[in-house]
Amino acid sequence: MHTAKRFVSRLTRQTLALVLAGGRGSRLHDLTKWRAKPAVPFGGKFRIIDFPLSNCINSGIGQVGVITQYKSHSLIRHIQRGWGFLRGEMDEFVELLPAQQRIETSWYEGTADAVLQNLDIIRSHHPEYVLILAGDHIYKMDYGTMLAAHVESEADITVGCIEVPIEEASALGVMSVDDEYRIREFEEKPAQPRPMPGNPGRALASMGIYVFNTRVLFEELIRDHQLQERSSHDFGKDVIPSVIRRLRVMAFPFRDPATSAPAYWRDVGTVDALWQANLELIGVSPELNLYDSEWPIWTYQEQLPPAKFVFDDDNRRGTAVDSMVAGGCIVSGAQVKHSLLFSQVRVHSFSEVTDSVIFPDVEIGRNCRVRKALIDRGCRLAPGTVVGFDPDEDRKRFHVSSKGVVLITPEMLGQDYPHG
Ligand code: ADQ
Ligand code: ADP
Repeated sequence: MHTAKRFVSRLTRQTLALVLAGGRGSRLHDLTKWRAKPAVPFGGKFRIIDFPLSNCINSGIGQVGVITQYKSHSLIRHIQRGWGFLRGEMDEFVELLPAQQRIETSWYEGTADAVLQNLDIIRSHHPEYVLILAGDHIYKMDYGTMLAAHVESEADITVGCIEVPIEEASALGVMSVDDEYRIREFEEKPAQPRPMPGNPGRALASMGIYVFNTRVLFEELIRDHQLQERSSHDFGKDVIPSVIRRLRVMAFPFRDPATSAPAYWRDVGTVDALWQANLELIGVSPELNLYDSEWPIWTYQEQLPPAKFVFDDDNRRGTAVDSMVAGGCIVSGAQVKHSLLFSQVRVHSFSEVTDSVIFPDVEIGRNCRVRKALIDRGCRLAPGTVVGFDPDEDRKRFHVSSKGVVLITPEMLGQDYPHG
């Protein structure tokens, strides 16, 4: 298989990617009350799903299905608006695969069932390999190298993996591998995760991404389906643990191509993690560089005017320092510090916004003081609102996370969500 690496583009062309985008992400509290986790805004102008989708396109994988289920309205709208630029005549597409009850009357059960229900669609594209991805992680990864490793090692299945601190491992699938990185044990969300040999502080965790030879995928999904209620029809819980003794299942460690160090990979599944990962982007040299023209993150964006910083009537400056500010924002006579403003945010005079992540279309009235907040799309803060200084006060109206981030949604303010 010495040819594999030289012809990565052939492998990516023969691959169909399926992005699982149906999960609820309930640890994000009210942010996922009305939208699926992959549709949650991230990084000033993106949504989480833009990262795996951009990885596909940048890796040369042009055939992508997005499997949706839970609260998929804003996700579907985003994909239809933003991801329709691929060329159908070149056999490239991002296709939405909503729960259609194709096989049985239930909606998708686990992740394996979600893929099983789309078997006939997969078959119609004749892929050699199927790459299964989660729609809810932030990372930049060339899937071509994983496909090449899969083919070169003559694997039936390859699981993307990353080293994590052992304290985080019980939320993930944890594996042990042998010298050639063949997976020998796999335990989904173990109470006592097994550390890596010689490294008691770290575990080797599954990223929840898998390359399957298409034939193997079909056989295993049908086998799992036949188990009926003896399986929860989930890749991590059922399919992967059941195949490691029968099949050649390899681990592919996700490393930074430049440094070979474990690469940036974040599950922004909690209010704290989402707030922190957004604010980290502001740093001078953040681990995740959004200004990397070699790996652009694609998205849907409205045509917006530039951000604007203006004096107010009393000649007070509108400023933003140590911050990122997206298009369409106006900061007038207000001070924004160490914050991330998404598109079309308005901050009015005499207000101060610090250490905060403000989603699109938010209006912050005059004389507000906002600290350590995560404010959902469309919120309008009345003049004089103070947030982030007194947790007991904040808890009366808002959600305060374990690390003290104040989450505010339109509903908590008694306001309607913006439609469209
Ligand atoms: P979990 O984090 O528990 O574990 P899971 O809830 O299975 O992940 O969701 C995986 C992906 O599928 C997510 O993107 C989610 O949105 C989506 N999804 C979930 N149910 C779905 C459904 N019915 N239809 C469509 N999409 C659905 C998995 C693995 C672990 C691994 C972690 C890494 O099982 O082994 O360590 O991912 O985060
Ligand atoms: P996003 O910011 O991700 O696009 P939206 O604000 O559009 O999310 O919300 C997703 C969908 O849910 C929209 O159609 C929105 O109008 C709807 N929605 C949000 N909150 C409510 C609510 N309280 N009642 C009914 N529909 C709602």
